[in-house]
Amino acid sequence: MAKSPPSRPTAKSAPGEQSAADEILRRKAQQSDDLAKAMPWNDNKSLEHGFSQGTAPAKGVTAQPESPLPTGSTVSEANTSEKTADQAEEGVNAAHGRLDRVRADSGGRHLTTNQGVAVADNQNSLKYGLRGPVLLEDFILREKITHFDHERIPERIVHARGSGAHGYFECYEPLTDLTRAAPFQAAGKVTPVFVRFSTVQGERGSKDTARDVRGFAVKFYTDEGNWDLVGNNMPVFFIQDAMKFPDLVHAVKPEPHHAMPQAASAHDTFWDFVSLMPESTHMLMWVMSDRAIPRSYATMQGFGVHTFRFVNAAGESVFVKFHWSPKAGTHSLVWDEAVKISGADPDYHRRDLWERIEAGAYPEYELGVQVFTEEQADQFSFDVLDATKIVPEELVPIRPVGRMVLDRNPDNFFAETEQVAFCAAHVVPGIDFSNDPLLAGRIHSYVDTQISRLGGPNFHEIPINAPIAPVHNNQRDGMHRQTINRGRVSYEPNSLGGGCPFQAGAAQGFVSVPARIQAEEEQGKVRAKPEKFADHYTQATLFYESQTPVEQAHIAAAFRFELSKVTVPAIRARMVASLRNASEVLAREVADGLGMEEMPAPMPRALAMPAKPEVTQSPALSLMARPGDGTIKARRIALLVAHGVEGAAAERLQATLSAEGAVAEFVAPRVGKVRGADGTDLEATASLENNPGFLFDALALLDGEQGVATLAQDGHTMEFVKDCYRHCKAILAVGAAQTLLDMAGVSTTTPAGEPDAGLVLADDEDGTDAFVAAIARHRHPERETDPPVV
Ligand code: HDE
Repeated sequence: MAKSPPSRPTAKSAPGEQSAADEILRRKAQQSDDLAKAMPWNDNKSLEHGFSQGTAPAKGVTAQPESPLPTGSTVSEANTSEKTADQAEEGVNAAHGRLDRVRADSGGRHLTTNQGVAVADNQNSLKYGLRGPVLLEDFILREKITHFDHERIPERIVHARGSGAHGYFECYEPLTDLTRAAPFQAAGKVTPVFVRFSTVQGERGSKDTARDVRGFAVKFYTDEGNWDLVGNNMPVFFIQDAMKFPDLVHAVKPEPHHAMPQAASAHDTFWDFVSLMPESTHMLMWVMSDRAIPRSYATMQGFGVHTFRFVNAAGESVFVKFHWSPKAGTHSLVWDEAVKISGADPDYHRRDLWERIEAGAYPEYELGVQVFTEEQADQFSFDVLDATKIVPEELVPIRPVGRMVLDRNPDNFFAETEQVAFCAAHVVPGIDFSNDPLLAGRIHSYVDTQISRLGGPNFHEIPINAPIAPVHNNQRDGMHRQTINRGRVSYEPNSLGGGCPFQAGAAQGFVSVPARIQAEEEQGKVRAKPEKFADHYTQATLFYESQTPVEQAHIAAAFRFELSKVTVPAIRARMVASLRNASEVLAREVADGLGMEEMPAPMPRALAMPAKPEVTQSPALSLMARPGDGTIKARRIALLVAHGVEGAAAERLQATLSAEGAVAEFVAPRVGKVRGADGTDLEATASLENNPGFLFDALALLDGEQGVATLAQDGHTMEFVKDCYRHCKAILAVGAAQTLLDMAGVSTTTPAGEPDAGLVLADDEDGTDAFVAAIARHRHPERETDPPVV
């Protein structure tokens, strides 16, 4: 009987028999020896010494193997299966690169276990008899439950609450004179990015609208490796040295004995700490300003905070500060609104980001750089290594260099937004660090934290973290390793791998700027700060003085609110004493707000005679300086309706607002159909109950006697109108609907007796244009009083 040929190669048939396999082994040995001979010595060894070599390392030496044989792990790699597939292609590491290789779609597929075994029944555990005990043998149940038991990973120690999106960065013009960093090499060059916005102090499930700093972390997947610009929405920080970071975070997080309050700095330990750390005063001004309660991630700025370096191909370097500016303008909430939103929609910012992108209203930001030399920096009245200082725009203008568009939501929150690992140490050739001591601590901290958060040293292989640029090194093993490295070489120098992977050398590789510290007396190990770091108040004053009166009033109110929650009077007094050094006016207002009869003496300053500042006003520091593109795109507008509304007019208003890019929704006492007086059916997608007024950017009250009468009987309507009015939003009231304003006690003039530009009263549809213009102004703070009259 004829035997069918084996489908797979078999082992040698008899001992001693010369087989094809022996021949391959012989060739592998021969070629390995030839490869080793090609490197009789380490040609680069002599280049490892001396300062000038250190700044221009040579490229590694390599030799080309005669065939893939000598560098392979095994000669059996030609025996392929559906699982193993072929040998690694030369120079390929498939664990990096595009995400589609790991995206999963179950369309048309049956359920399987994690081993790929089809699951016949996903409803019942395996039991001994219908009413009998469940069997330990049920590997399907146990696999499912075990995986579920381990679904959570530790949350981030800070910035636990966040939301992310994919997008791209596009360069305006080549910056080759300044930097060799890949994203800036050509006009129109596009680099993919993943961005994560976050709050700092709250836990993963905490509310979005807490008064807090927002993280603004951008991962650029450049073709020369990943560059992470891990910034915030404020350009300064609380502390100057990484040594104080754990103290700051312990002070602001929920107090350890009872774990309260959640996502709030308004408590004793935070104010105890910062009032003893006067360098935080500048940052406190930002955090007490409306910057800490942004309307949307799409309407806040971002900053790299630290001074970095740009380095060009010739190795020349300049200092650089990074600024992101939202195209939609900088817009914030007001405090009363933020508090209410946190109850009605804790996911307010997450939802907004998601919906903008789903609707095609892509958040867009312009990247600007402030570039200055080391010599210029030496002349500044402040130290550029101090993260509690800005470089005023009046001193060094911001140069726009590109734009970032966020145009794709993640497929899976956990796999992408939760597992993304940003790291201040991730820089690419062309970007380098300054000696900012806060930055130095960050360069260490981020890799370290991912090791426990993401379960080991291979977190860079998680698809969202893997660079697009190829990864080849001799790092091996560790928890959850994905890469299957071909060959036996995992060291350098080597000759058995043809010298590969070889060191890139200065032409391609990352070379640190050999920044020299000139002053002899400053050299030597020391635990101290430069003297200019001791000026704790000049820029706090600059910030406060650069705000509009409304913004100043909000800062005072925020200090009042936060300190009123402090239970220890001495801490309140200490903070007011410190504020006196920044602004007597502000300190007085806060003290009054806290019922302090006597002002405490100003806190003694660490530096009696700070250097004279270059500027005492910087209008760019006001939120009002960036009104945006003047459109009403992505604004949420409530059109309040009830049965008997003038339906056709309501529909026309909705169409006009939608055409302007706004999201105009019919809000009624109940969701569903609303019958207009003229027979038009409207579809209410929101109700007074599930979408209160503070969730909208503007309000339209529509004509129709019967509709207005119905709304007037619903207590929610009054709250709706009052909130929109109190939060200074544009309000349109047409015809009969104007009675709703009267009922809510809304005045048609501002407290100063001027007409209220945010209040559009119309008899018919003529008010639409004025309403659109009023929405474009975002807020109408002229009507604001403290306390509110409505
Ligand atoms: Fe962070 N910071 N940080 N930080 N930080 C983290 O890293 C740290 C600082 C910032 O969306 C952690 O992956 C130290 C300044 C953002 O995933 C941790 C110091 C700025 C994010 C960490 C600072 C930031 C983080 C927690 C003082 C603005 C969220 C989880 C030396 C420039 C990134 C993690 C994301 C996250 C350490 C100060 C921004 C623990 C030690 C200043 C936006 O590594």
